[in-house]
Amino acid sequence: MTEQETRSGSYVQDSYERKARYIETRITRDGHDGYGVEPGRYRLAVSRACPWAHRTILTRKLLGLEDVLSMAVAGPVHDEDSWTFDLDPGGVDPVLGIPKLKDAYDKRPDGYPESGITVPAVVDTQSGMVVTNDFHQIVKDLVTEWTDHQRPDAPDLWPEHLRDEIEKVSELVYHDVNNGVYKCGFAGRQESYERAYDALWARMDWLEERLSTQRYLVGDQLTLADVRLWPTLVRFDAAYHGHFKCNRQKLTEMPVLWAYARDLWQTWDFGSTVNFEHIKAHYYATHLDINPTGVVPKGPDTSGWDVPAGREALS
Ligand SMILES: N[C@@H](CCC(=O)N[C@@H](CS)C(=O)NCC(=O)O)C(=O)O
Repeated sequence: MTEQETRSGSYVQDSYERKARYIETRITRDGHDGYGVEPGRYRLAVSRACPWAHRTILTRKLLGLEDVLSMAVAGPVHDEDSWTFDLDPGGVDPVLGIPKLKDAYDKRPDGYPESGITVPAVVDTQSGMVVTNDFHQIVKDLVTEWTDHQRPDAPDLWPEHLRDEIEKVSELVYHDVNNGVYKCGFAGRQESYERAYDALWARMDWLEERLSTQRYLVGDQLTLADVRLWPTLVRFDAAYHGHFKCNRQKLTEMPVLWAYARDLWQTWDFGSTVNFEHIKAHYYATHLDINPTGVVPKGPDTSGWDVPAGREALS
């Protein structure tokens, strides 16, 4: 296996294809995969730079699961061995006692998928082993399996009557926007880049239109569809506009999407989960294949996130 093949797909290819393969073991109320829901037993390993991890951070926070599911935060920049706990004293995660997330992946007796060491990953503190890194399923299980430990007024992020629509919208957003920005950024040919760019902006226009008459992406409440979209929007101007060449407009130049993104930042306190320095450092200093100098931009000015969004009337 070459070094490139061990990475999760974040490298230049003619036409970028994400290695979306996961460890699919689930943590459930009945523990049918061998892992029951248990306060204090698991540790969610994340990077504040990573949009896929961000979705689990937001879900955990919205549901009030911080005290039952602890979090290990990796530093934003790493080498081919992937995420390290270099922000922690001594460079070791204080609960797992390991310097690299790779150590928890390597504990798996049957190995792990070729997509490699990725965040988010849920680690069993008893065995020190990664249980799952399937972010699609992790957020759904936090909603449906961890109900006994959620805060009493937790929003229902995956309501039964909206699930079909949430899936449909999330799928479109995944291909064209969440992963679409990566397809632009890592395209190794002009045509592939332009195809991804056109699909991205067609979907951004669709979202702008859709959100002009409704406050949230699906129904009239915050759902996993919003949790799916938002981490990409918050990274847009800081990383994707420049680093990934998604530069038709900035998020701040899309009036509806910009107001929507600020609304969630403020109303649901999504802002407290964001670290722009980690985001910029990770993208610009880790993807040296598309930014060989590793120089990290000083901008953009992010003060606008705190300006009132004024979307309450749409709810
Ligand atoms: N692998 C998942 C998403 C998780 C993912 O790609 N995470 C990235 C960070 S944003 C990662 O951990 N990459 C490995 C690395 O940077 O070494 C997928 O393809 O859908």
